[in-house]
Amino acid sequence: MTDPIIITCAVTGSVHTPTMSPSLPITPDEIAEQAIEAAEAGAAILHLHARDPETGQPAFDPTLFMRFLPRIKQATDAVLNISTGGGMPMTVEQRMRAARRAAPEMASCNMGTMNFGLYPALERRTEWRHAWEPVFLEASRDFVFKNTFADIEALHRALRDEHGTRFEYECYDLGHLYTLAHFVDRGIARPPLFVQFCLGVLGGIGADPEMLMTMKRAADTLFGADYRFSVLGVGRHQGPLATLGAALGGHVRVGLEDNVYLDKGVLAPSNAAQVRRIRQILEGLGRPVATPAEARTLLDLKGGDSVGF
Ligand code: KMH
Ligand code: ZN
Repeated sequence: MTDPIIITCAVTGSVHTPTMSPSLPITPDEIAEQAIEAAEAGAAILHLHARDPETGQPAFDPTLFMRFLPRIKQATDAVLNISTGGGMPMTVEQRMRAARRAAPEMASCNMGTMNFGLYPALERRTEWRHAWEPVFLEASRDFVFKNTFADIEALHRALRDEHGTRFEYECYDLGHLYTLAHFVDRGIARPPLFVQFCLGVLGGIGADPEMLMTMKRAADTLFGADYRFSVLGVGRHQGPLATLGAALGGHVRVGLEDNVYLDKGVLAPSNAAQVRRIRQILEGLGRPVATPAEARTLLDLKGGDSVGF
């Protein structure tokens, strides 16, 4: 309970579509600007995806990432975490490409194959800015988010073994924690583990406080002192679950990737606005917010000078 709290900000992701929020950053410039502002507001880790600058569709092209990574690195000391979850309908190989090129301090590692339902968003509106948006959301009804044992091994070989990258282990269910324990037993996943409890994805565990406690209890048993956890609640659950996670001794993740709102019915004007909000809450609880240097020490990261951009 004495560690400073790491705020991760997931800046754009691949879940929301441009119609859902005019503040969702799309172009490399927008992603860089919002990421820098989020770091200035207190985010020690920036979790990053890319999008096609014209259409806003999730994109995996490393050259797109290279249009914002150096700029964010120059302007901030934040830890840059590159998604390997990508977005529909990318292959696992495509999802790894940007991280392999950038050799980041941190990358995401999704701990199980699952359904990832985005299609309920279709019920909330009928007008879309781009024709691809409803097609994309509908496709999630029959999409498998593939993260097999072989995929997880390949990710560790390509990023940890080749580049010293560490992982944000994204766990959407109890079974994912047991899969992570299996990789620890085999010496593939190595402490200190940074485990992201992801609650509220349709296909994963629900965004209930009891489920967060259950995830924590299981992880305590499996990993003991070898892990740190962070909490990501989808949509309106983001703030309450992050606050509960912090009260339980965890770290927090906010950002427009997982929630486009700031308050009920009020869209967040930026990622930084969500970072400022959670920071106020944490400081109100008397919990200091981690600097990037403190996050690097807590998570044993290789350092911002050892990346490939
Ligand atoms: N939006 C999160 C629930 C990844 O980038 O690897 C999923 C995510 C996956 O962050
Ligand atoms: Zn992501």
